[in-house]
Amino acid sequence: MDNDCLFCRIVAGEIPATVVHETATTLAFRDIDPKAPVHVLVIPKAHHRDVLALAGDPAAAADLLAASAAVAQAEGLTGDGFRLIFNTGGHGGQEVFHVHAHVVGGRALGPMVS
Ligand code: IU
Repeated sequence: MDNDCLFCRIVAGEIPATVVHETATTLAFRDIDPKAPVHVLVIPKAHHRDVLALAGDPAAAADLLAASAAVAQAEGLTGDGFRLIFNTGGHGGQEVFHVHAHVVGGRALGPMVS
């Protein structure tokens, strides 16, 4: 755990979040500023800075992907579709440096890049 990391502190229960899914290695909670009717963040409980770091831990990456799929299923997104996003680094718009997948859906999302 990184005590300076917001998402590590959510995993530790020090900061509240609306948790929608949890496994031994992952946690999923609603984004505090949702961009669509469904906007859930899925994180590994272990701290990895970004998806590049996560790629060095294939088991954790697989767990995160499976959890993201489970969230999409549970949120009713698999019929109409949804978006799975890893913002990465400055140009990618990453603001929180604990890797997280955005599961976004519930409306037509339009062009991918803005
Ligand atoms: P990004 O990919 O790092 O840009 O996304 C960070 C997300 O974390 C962003 O959508 C925020 O609304 C969200 N978030 C949150 O859910 N809870 C918080 O306490 C904070 C940010 I700070």
